[in-house]
Amino acid sequence: MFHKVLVANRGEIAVRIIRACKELGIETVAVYSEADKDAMHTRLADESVCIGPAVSTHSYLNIPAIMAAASLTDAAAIHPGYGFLAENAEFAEIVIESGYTWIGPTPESMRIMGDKVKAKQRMAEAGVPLVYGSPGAVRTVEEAKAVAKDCGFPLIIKAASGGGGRGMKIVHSEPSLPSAFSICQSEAGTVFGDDTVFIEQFLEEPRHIEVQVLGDGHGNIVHLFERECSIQRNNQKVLEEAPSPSISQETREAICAAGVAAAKAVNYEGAGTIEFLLNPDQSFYFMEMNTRIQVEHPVTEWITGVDLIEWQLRVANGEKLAFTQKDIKMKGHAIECRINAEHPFKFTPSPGKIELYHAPGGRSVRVDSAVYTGYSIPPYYDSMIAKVITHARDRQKCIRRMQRAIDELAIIGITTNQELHKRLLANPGFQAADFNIHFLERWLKQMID
Ligand code: MV4
Repeated sequence: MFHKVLVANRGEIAVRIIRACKELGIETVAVYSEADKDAMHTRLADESVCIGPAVSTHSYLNIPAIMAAASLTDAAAIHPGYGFLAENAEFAEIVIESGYTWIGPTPESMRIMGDKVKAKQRMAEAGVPLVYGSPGAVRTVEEAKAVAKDCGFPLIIKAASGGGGRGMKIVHSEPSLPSAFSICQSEAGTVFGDDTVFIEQFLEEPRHIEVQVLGDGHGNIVHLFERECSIQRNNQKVLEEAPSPSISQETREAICAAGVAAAKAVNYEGAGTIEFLLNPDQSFYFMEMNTRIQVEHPVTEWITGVDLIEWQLRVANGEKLAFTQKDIKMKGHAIECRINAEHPFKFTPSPGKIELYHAPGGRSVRVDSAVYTGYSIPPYYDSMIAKVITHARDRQKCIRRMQRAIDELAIIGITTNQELHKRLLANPGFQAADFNIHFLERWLKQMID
């Protein structure tokens, strides 16, 4: 195993990775910005290197500074976490070419999946179900009109270099198509440096279901079942669970098999996630693949017993998976609530000093966080400050346990979305698992009236 890993991230995921390294006897290097001198990841790592000022473009996104830190500390491998440089194929290539191990998929897999048009073409070849739409890029308004004739309205225009809900435009009828197309295309050019767009039928009431996969670079790829991620707002997930309460066993087998087929089509190595949209009739379609560890990985860890960060490290080190698909069993139900430093209903950020932090505990409660009493949340980064994860034999017991855990959580000094979670967990529609990707926004809207 590597003697030393550099963690190119901050917050709870940096702490999660440092903890996994410690358990494997790997030394750790944290990199931190000037705003993160007192951050938990800076303190928990064996060594810490300041890589620049608070603004992330000058620190956590500063490739030369991160490479210098790796050289200075003689790290053997780099783990990117999520966000920041995690899905930057060029960074992965620099890491590898500089002689370090990249703890992630090959730059080649990252490039294909990072280009949504290329990804869809590869998925089509692999027999993964796709939403009806343009066979590839759409270059002109005339072409867009022809595609619209074929797939009808509403439709959605997406940037090939977008993803995670960025660079998309929904079009409800013919008259608004030309301007929507031109705007989407030019915005894609300015935001992503690539004006390639494509068109799909717009699914109106889907659920968001994603499949966790793990590949070892020796030809072994397994799935670790699915997560239900429909409870979101502005493309930001608020609560996730595993397994999905909304699919039949038959659909589960089909969607997980599609996830494995998708990963195999790019010879995937490491931990990855295939996002699908699920229609009310249980038909499902590939959306995109996230070539990184995700925020919500703990719910999968809990229902399968597999330590995903440990396996990211092991497969990056060249080890084979020690289990096959039939060894992976699903046990019970897990839910994750994302605790954000923001107003619970207005969603305005609330940085500042945490006067008191008390994490919940007790049976089957896990808290992944990087805050502590006396810590000041800097205003420069993501507002997520903790993840509360619970596990139980079934969904109802898991919800009850989460209600108990959220009640126990105490954060004083800043505003958090704790109250949103309390109301959500008590909502009959949530409890009955009667929801789709629009549930949270519709519920918030009618709460204001
Ligand atoms: C869609 C869609 C409806 N129809 N594509 C948003 C994130 C990105 N992964 C894909 N997204 C969507 N693609 C078609 N053809 C609706 C969304 C979408 C969405 C998907 C999952 C979770 C939240 C969402 C919020 C808005 C839009």
